[in-house]
Amino acid sequence: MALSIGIVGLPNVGKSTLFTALTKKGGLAANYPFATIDPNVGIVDVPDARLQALADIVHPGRIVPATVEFVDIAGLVKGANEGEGLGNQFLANIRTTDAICEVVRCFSNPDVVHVEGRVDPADDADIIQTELVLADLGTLERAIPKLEKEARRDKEQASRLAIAQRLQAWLNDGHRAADLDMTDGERAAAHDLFLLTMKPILYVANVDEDALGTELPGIAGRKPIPVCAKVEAELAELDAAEAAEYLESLGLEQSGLETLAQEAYRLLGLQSYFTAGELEVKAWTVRVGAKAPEAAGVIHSDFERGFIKAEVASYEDYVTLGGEAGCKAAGRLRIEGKEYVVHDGDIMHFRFNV
Ligand SMILES: Nc1nc2c(ncn2[C@@H]2O[C@H](COP(=O)(O)OP(=O)(O)OP(=O)(O)O)[C@@H](O)[C@H]2O)c(=O)[nH]1
Ligand SMILES: [Mg+2]
Repeated sequence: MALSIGIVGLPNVGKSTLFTALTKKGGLAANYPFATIDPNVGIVDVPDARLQALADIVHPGRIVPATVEFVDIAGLVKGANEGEGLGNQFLANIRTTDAICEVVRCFSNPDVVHVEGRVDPADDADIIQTELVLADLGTLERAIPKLEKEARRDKEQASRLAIAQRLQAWLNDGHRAADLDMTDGERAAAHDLFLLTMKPILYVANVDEDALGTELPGIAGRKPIPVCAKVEAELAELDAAEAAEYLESLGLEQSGLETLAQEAYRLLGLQSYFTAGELEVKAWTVRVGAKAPEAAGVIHSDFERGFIKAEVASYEDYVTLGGEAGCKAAGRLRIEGKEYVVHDGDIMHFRFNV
């Protein structure tokens, strides 16, 4: 299951431009089964230079990167929660995403109309936060009567009702649900409510080309990721060599989209491990802190259920020692058990029995 991210923002801030660039760039991802069913959902490869380095050693039939799903919705405007504009009806499309990416306009081009008639990223972020909070209050208003009914029948539901009510008061003060002080149990109950402001949020500042690489002021206490959607759209049209040249001419090491994918991983506490064989070199997504059986379960639940052990090499060893044989010869191919905590970049091979 690909990690999914919903894109929100005011109208005309560059969401669709960014989305189109993202999905064009994901060349390999085009053969993902659901990529074209919904034009507003795009599956994008998570760029990772380590995959190619591994492929240079293993010469696999194919390279399979991890993927992220992006969902583009129409712009939200003030009053969206009351049905103003188009955006509100699309909010449901991002209710089940893992995170939210908010695009804020920083580019100046006066030909592109700003709904509020001025470029002010912090104020734009306030407007969106208000709309998301109001949408969540609507969700709670519908959920609470049901929870009340259930709580009368079932004592266990009482704690779920209590957290919903606490959240309602907190959101009424204009806060994001995720910022409420909650126990782990309460947090889990809150997740079941699918509140938009419960999701981790990333800010993308859509800046002018010449502002790329400059320090940006924080938005709602977070550091925005600077991206120029226009440049990304151009980059998406180029082949790899041309794109690298263009990036260099802009004084950049990687595209904004690559930074975005990496930041999303970091925000969500995710990392990659690899499997490398003749058939394919593949990146798998797993939580930071996950142990070997959980990592195995990402491939197949049987791998987790019947986990015996894992053969593991670090990425650095694998590349410097020239692959599995080299690691083995140097005594750097480890046999790890159930308690092994997976590291980012580990090359893993699982032994299991079901
Ligand atoms: N100068 C400049 N123009 C941009 C940039 N990004 C987007 N635009 C322009 O802004 C306009 C709106 O871009 P969209 O990507 O359609 O914006 P959106 O956020 O999807 O808008 P809605 O779907 O209406 O909410 C288009 O004319 C884009 O060409 C940018 O980085 N720089
Ligand atoms: Mg759009």
